[in-house]
Amino acid sequence: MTEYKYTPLDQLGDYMPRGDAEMQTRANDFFDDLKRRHTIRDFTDQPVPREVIEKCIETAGRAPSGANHQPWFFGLVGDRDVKREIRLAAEEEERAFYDWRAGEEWLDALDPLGTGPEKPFLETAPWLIAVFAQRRGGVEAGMDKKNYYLHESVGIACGFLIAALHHAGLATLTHTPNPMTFLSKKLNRPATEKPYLLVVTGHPKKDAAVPHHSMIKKPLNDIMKVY
Ligand code: IYR
Repeated sequence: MTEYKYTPLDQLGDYMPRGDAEMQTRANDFFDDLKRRHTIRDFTDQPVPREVIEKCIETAGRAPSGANHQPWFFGLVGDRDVKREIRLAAEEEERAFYDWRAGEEWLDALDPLGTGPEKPFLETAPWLIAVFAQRRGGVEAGMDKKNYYLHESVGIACGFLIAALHHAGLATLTHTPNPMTFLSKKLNRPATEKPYLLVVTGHPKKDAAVPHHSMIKKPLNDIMKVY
């Protein structure tokens, strides 16, 4: 029989009770902070201390996950040569994507963003974070059990990561080269891991710009309904 072990939340001291007014202020403040996050595609090569990124990845690792298996792996790439290899491999895939793979409807959807197959940011930005979803694992490293709700879990972790990087003062780009299988090869990841997302982070160039298309945000009434 499993012995269920719990620690009272009170004893952990992790839950901070707050009054309604304070909750509202904090909710507003967090909104105001996150609404200043924009996906940008022009980065400077200004170095960012590795420790800052590591702390943000540690934050991502606090996301909830299926059976608490934490089915994620973050390949943190700062090495010039590896960044260059990733750029070249990504651009090769992207050329095929923009030339024929995407199809008309997809290209139309991307048109207002002005994106194309050139990805200089993969070399310029100080850090690339290659996120992988592990199909097998467990609550501790080295385990080999089936993982559950991978996409949900890793998606939530990426949300934590992006919010943490923004909160730290960094710009981010969620980049999804299509397909991303080359990342597994370049970073030597096992076949049980699926490349999930490439998060590019660093400081934005002075003349970095945000497409108007990306600033259209659905008002609350269009994204929720009270039942
Ligand atoms: N992976 C391509 C295309 C792309 C697709 C979507 I959906 C975007 O929101 C943005 C880009 C690229 O990175 O250019």
